[in-house]
Amino acid sequence: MAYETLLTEDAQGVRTITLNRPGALNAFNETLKDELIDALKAAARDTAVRCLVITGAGRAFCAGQDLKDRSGAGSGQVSFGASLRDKYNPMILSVRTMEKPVIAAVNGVAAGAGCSLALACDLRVVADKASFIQSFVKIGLVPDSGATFLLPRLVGLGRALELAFTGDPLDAGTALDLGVANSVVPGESLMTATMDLANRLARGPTRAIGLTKRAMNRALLVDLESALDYEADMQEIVGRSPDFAEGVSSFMEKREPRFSGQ
Ligand code: T3D
Repeated sequence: MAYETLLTEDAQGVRTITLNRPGALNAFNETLKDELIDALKAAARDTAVRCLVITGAGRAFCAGQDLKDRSGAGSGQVSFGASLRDKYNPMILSVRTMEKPVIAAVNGVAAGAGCSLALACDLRVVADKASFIQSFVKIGLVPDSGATFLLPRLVGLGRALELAFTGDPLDAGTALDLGVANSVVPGESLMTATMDLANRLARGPTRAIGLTKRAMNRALLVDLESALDYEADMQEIVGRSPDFAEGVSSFMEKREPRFSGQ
């Protein structure tokens, strides 16, 4: 199927999905969310696909929700609970429940729900200039799309809270030290290094790898679904707040936000 905002390519049992809105740092508009959900379902179904790679076109992996689609923010016009339940949560669950390995080739910044998407992948091969940002706090939101669940499990509660409270970028080297990155490579070698790993995994015993993922999910992620649901409740609350409206306005106007605490 031809997509408007995604590129897909198959080679030797590896499907590569490239988020393709480079002008907006691959931010999620409605089309990209819908197409990614569709592409993930297709990859999960297709037995010829034995490893999935997700990456971004241009200089970013993904900048999260397209904030240009959130003008009028804080007015309650958009239900963030519904947005998460209808789009982001199925996307994250699809990556986590797909019984084949999913690798994020993190080519650049992964922010907001884009960071969550990278965290939901099984493994992360990361370009040396890439970074992970829990940018939600910068616009007055709470981490979503699985971040409250996945990040503390990857880095521990203290570091997860620090990243979520500050919205400071986690650089590739520190991500490697914390176990967020499985490997860090020079940007120009990212796809070669990713494909070496993906080809190896695609030649592996897919059923055993899939069930390994299922067993580890069961051991560690047994309550991911409720966590996603709870995040949607929290986002519904702050999505109607003046501070979120201010956060989005300040982003659009390229200035620092002046949060009132409301
Ligand atoms: O809404 C719901 O349904 C609830 C769910 C929410 C999930 C979320 O993901 S909330 C979090 C949303 N994402 C963000 O808050 C991140 C916003 N972006 C940034 O903070 C920065 O752009 C980055 C740190 C990612 C990169 O910074 P930098 O300096 O490298 O690039 P830049 O100059 O800020 O951005 C380059 C262009 O991409 C720019 O466009 P322009 O001025 O050249 O026309 C910028 O507006 C655009 N862009 C970047 N991020 C987004 C975006 N456009 C729309 N939405 C974005 N998220």
